[in-house]
Amino acid sequence: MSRVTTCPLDCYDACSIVVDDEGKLRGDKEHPYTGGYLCPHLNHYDSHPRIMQPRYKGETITMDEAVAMLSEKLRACAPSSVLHYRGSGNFGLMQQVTDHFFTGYGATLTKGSLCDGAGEAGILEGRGKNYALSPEQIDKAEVVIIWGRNPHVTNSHILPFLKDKKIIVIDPVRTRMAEKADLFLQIKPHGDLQLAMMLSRFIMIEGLEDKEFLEEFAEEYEDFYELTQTIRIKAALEEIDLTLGDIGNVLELIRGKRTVILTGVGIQKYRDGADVIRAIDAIGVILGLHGKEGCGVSFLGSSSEGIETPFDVKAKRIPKVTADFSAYEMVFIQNANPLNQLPDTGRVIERLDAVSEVVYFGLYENETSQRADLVIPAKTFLEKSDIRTSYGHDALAKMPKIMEAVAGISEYELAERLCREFAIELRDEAAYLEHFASFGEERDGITKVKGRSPIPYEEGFETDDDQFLFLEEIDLDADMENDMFLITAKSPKSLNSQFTNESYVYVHPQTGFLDGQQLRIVSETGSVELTAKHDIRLRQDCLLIYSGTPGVNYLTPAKLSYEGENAIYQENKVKVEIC
Ligand SMILES: Nc1nc2c(c(=O)[nH]1)N[C@H]1C(S)=C(S)[C@@H](COP(=O)(O)OP(=O)(O)OC[C@H]3O[C@@H](n4cnc5c(=O)[nH]c(N)nc54)[C@H](O)[C@@H]3O)O[C@H]1N2
Ligand SMILES: Nc1nc2c(c(=O)[nH]1)N[C@H]1C(S)=C(S)[C@@H](COP(=O)(O)OP(=O)(O)OC[C@H]3O[C@@H](n4cnc5c(=O)[nH]c(N)nc54)[C@H](O)[C@@H]3O)O[C@H]1N2
Ligand code: SF4
Ligand SMILES: [Mo]
Repeated sequence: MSRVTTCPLDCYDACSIVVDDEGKLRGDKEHPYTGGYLCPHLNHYDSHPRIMQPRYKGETITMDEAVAMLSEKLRACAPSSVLHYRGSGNFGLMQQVTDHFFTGYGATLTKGSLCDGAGEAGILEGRGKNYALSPEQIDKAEVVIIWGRNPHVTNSHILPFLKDKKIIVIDPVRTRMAEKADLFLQIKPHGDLQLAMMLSRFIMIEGLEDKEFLEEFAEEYEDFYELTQTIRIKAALEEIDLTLGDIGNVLELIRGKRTVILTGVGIQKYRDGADVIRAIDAIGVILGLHGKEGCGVSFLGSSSEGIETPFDVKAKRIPKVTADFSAYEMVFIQNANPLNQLPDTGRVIERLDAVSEVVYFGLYENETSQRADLVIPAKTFLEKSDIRTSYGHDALAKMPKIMEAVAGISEYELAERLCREFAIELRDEAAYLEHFASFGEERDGITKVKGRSPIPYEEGFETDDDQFLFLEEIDLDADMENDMFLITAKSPKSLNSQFTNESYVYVHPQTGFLDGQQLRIVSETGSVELTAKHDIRLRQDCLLIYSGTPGVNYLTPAKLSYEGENAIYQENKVKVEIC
């Protein structure tokens, strides 16, 4: 008997998985997106040692002792001095059940994002809601522009849907997709806002705009055209290291074609990330791509769009990115590794050191588990029941329990025991799973979230008056000249900090740094020492340090994007010193 479940990881694809009789995980050939293969993370899922036993200050304890101790410590704290910090190592909706407990208890929760918050804010301002294009729609395109997204690494199940299309890649790194592309613009990092504005301007100069669409859904387009004229073309092209020919080549490829723009998180790891995405979105609007078959602009979609939470989550919240842990007596960290993934690691260490009880509830040992006082192991996704959505498509996918646990406690079990202890009402696990499942409907051979149109924005935008709202002003104050750019993108070997992390900084050989040399990378926030590795895919003015690399976030600032309360991992420029 084989059983079907879904990958729990924070990834566009949310692959369907068949577990065979030997317990081996395989891709689900029946699933329209998965195509019968998984990625290395899931192919080697059980080769990563997990935490087997709870412990307190280094001493192994039983799970009953751990839960009793947690209750006791929660009783001893003022609820307002407890912070519940939850990440996205497992993307299941039942992860939220602990938010319900902590809200009832009176703790502080977090808001904002380390991931796509800036871009999402930009999309919401323009369109009202943030829907992703489904693989079926992308499949119908003739031209796909891949702008700051790296599908071979982060979104490999989209690749079959990109076959036989003209591909344009805009990325400072020559990714695998860039190598195969019909056109590759190796843009200077953070040059995207200027490029997007120039593309919109030339689209209108060449008369390629969809006037009818604009009159109906984006009336203010003439004002926006004026805004695009504030960019000084020659200077801007020089600054972002592109030519007028590059712009002409893009226009030639998209002229009259069903075009999809796929954007990722790469372009919005800056203070003005919302504006960058909104400017790219405007290109789609001017070309009239929204609401049409095989056309559109797609960022990471709002994964919970159309799903109401059954949990009580109306708590006091502070932004994740700037969380001051030292203001709390207890910090309960679940499904996350803030000592690796939050910006400004030096600050995070200092603030977390001042907390008397750090609790870590997770699967793997990492920087955060090593610092924690109380460590509580979680069950894996195979050992508990859950359900998930995705930011890459509309599936609502079940994750039923497949096997008995060999260690750990599930989020529901832990919340249930705490709720009982503190007399907070909690329904049966099955009732919550059914609640989430009730937002699904059968479409295209799988369960998808109800109410999401196969062609997003077919009936117009979701703003108050159905109109797209263009950017009204732009601020070009990025430092494009001094020091080097830090690119911190996703690694093929890790899922953020889960699985295999390396300790390399990638540099172009012509920077003069030697392969294997120890380098100290310094930003205004901090520094990290890493081994140099040559990489001809990079521009000479860029360093690449993958997300999850221990120490990378010593370099990144604990500051919020202007909109969306997001981290800005690529805002700081860096200098290199030889150790
Ligand atoms: N293997 C693997 N897969 C993952 C993850 C992982 O860690 N590993 N993480 C998952 C998560 S949490 C997320 S959010 C997604 C994100 O997946 P993606 O959206 O693909 O994100 P990134 O890899 O951060 O960046 C994408 C691309 O943006 C480029 N880029 C960087 N700066 C700029 C810029 O200024 N302009 C332009 N045009 N491009 C730029 C990078 O070079 C990179 O090629 O991936 C998910 N999938
Ligand atoms: N420099 C840099 N930093 C980044 C990024 C970047 O691109 N560059 N990317 C950012 C992005 S996009 C994101 S999404 C964040 C991610 O940041 P986090 O959400 O902190 O993600 P991870 O580092 O992957 O940590 C996930 C942890 O979840 C635990 N876990 C896994 N499954 C379960 C489970 O079922 N239950 C419980 N209780 N725990 C579980 C594992 O132990 C793992 O250590 O990082 C951000 N940080
Ligand atoms: S591609 Fe993404 S969803 Fe699919 S198995 Fe790998 S991590 Fe999971
Ligand atoms: Mo993310």
